[in-house]
Amino acid sequence: AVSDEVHVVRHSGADRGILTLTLHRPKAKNALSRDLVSGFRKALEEIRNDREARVVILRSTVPGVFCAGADLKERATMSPAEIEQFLYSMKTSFKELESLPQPTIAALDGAALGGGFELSLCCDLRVAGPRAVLGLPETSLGIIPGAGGTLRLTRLIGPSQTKALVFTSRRFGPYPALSMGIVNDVVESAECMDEKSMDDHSLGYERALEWAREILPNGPVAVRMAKRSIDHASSVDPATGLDIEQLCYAQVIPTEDRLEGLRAFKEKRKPVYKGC
Ligand code: CO8
Repeated sequence: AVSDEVHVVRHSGADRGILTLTLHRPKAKNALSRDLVSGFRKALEEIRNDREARVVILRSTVPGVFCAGADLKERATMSPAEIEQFLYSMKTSFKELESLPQPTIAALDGAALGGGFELSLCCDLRVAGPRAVLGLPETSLGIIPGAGGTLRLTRLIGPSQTKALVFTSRRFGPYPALSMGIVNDVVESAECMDEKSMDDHSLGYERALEWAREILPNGPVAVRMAKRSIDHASSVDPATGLDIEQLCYAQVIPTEDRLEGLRAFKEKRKPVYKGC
């Protein structure tokens, strides 16, 4: 446990290399308080420096909610200077999540609203369970999305769709999110009814684990470099983007894993990558 509210779970056995970062602040629906953000940043630092970590899942263990966004109650007690300092820390934590070298997957099994939705936009992939409810309600609160939402959502789904969601403050479920391209995958409630171990509150997480297991066997350095290259793709001009791709490509050339990939292909077996 990094703190009472933030845990890092390192999976073992066949799932070794998968890390689950868990938010657990039930009394305020994972609202982003100073303590929660501080624990979250510690966890991210731990994960960034973990050479064994290949795929990271961000989830909530509070039923019905991923994250309710900024802690509106705590904020009411803070001075303007404290708010400014806290918002800086929160936005920095979002950038730290976004810039993790490993691929990240947000498991959305409940409400992801305001800052909570913006938090999920800092992950590479999003998987929604049947109870996911997304939205940017900021304009209904007299503010605007200020933790990257106007930029990251626009990059993901374009300005027109983003404006529709922000101007209306509308809440929406997993299927509209899928059709807009906000989530990569949706789990239906009935799909796993026969599996006793699963409930509606963790179906998104179970599916996120499946995604992680699909990424896990691939070359860890290759996956990291692909992430780095793709992350630059939408923010630089095409010529620079292609140069960055070449630089990232150059990083995989000297790896032992590249040779292992070639050997495994020749020997018609699955490669075993070491991450170097
Ligand atoms: N902050 C503080 N406490 C909260 C928050 C929150 N965001 N959300 C819920 N809680 C508290 C409730 O007040 C309640 O406390 P209490 O039991 O003491 O009354 C407890 O959590 C349980 O809440 P509910 O009874 O409402 O639980 P439900 O399961 O019925 O509903 C929801 C859960 C859907 C999450 C609902 O609580 C809700 O809609 N919450 C508000 C969500 C919201 O509007 N979030 C947007 C906040 S604005 C924002 O995030 C902007 C960030 C911008 C960053 C700017 C950087 C510059």
